[in-house]
Amino acid sequence: MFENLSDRLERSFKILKGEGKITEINVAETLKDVRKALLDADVNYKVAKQFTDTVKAKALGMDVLTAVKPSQLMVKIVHDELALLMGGDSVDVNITGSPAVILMSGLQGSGKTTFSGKLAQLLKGKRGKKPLLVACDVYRPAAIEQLKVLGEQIGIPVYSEPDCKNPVQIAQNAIKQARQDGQDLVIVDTAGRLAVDEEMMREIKAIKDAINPNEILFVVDSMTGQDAVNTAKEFNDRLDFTGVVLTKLDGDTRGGAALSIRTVVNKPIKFVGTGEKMDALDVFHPARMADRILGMGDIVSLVERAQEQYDEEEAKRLQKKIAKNQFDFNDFISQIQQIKKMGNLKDLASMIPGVGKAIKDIDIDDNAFKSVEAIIYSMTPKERSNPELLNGSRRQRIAKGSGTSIQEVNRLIKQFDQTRKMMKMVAGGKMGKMMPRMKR
Ligand SMILES: Nc1nc2c(ncn2[C@@H]2O[C@H](COP(=O)(O)OP(=O)(O)OP(=O)(O)O)[C@@H](O)[C@H]2O)c(=O)[nH]1
Ligand SMILES: [Mg+2]
Repeated sequence: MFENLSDRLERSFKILKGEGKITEINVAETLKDVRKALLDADVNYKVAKQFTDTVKAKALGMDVLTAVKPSQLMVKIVHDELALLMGGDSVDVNITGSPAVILMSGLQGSGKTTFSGKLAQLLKGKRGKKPLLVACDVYRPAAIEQLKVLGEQIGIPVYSEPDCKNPVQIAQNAIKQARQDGQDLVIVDTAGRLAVDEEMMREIKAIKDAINPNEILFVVDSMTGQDAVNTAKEFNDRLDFTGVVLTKLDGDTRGGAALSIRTVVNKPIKFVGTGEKMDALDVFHPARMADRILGMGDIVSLVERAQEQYDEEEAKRLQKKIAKNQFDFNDFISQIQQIKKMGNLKDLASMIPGVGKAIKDIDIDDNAFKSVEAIIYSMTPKERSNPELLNGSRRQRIAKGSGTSIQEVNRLIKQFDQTRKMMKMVAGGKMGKMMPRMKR
């Protein structure tokens, strides 16, 4: 995410590396570079200019006696301004009302339907809501089916009227139905068009006027850069939406939409989509995004995701086993499952400070664990719980069964043994004191 921009900004700050203090000249030179980096990231030129002007004023106005180095000072100022540019504080989604109603808007393929599913799942899980998804796309025959499949997958009911061609009526009926069934959140998915057109605008405006939603979210593909910003402007002029959802941030290396949209439409970004799976959704936090852009990672989001998936009972059980040195391949595989539940691996790794850049050219996909899993599943249950049994001939058999090589099997078992030793040490408290504390 945003790798290109991160690289460019880092290079800009290098200009100040050897400098003893902030001067009019070195600041101007650095900011010229920062501005170019922003423009190359497809940030709106007005926004980029305003940004560097503000940073310049702040940098030159800083106390020259300050103990920090100019380059560090500049990173700090740019960081804070980036966060401000993206809205400063995060803004919560409005789900008051019974039922609360959320209306989706956006162009074709922007990710409305996918996001509707993700949001329903998130608000059900985290906020205890009882959502109803509503299929108001009456044009694309497969649209209703798509939402139904999603709904089934995440266990959330879907309202549709396959024979009705009037989305306003469908939305109204859905809200009635939700009231009857005690559902307190209605998420209305609508049809997209290839480009902004009058008919679509009229239709979505009519839905808005009829159901008076708590939130109208504009969903936009962040990879479309400046186009995203222009479309946002047109939708906002007509709909006066309440928030922006940036999707496909996982494929966005430049970040132009994320950085410009807030300033241009003056509406908060509320969520970002980071993948096709239902859990690839993050609440948008400007400061954390600034951390990421500047290659500082996003430890807070990482920890939050880990906590969401964290199974306390399981952890306690493991701790006991580790203390008794009984950690086995069954535990190993269940740990892998836990990590996989947290989402896309590369995305996760990029939240660790300093790691994102280091791995940007490395391909880590969700198949990373495939051969490890294959090897473990080729063991007999007895072998899994008693790794000591794994002698040469058993290893041969496992390699064959898993379609890997004896070397791979040996490597995994060796790693497993080392992990086990490490864990024993940690459980024994030897390393407890050495673990860094995470703070923010
Ligand atoms: N990589 C990635 N893909 C996404 C994300 N969100 C949606 N997609 C994909 O984008 C494509 C279009 O998504 P939809 O949710 O169908 O888009 P839509 O806005 O409902 O499209 P229409 O109904 O045709 O207007 C699908 O293939 C999704 O899987 C995301 O955050 N990251
Ligand atoms: Mg759709």
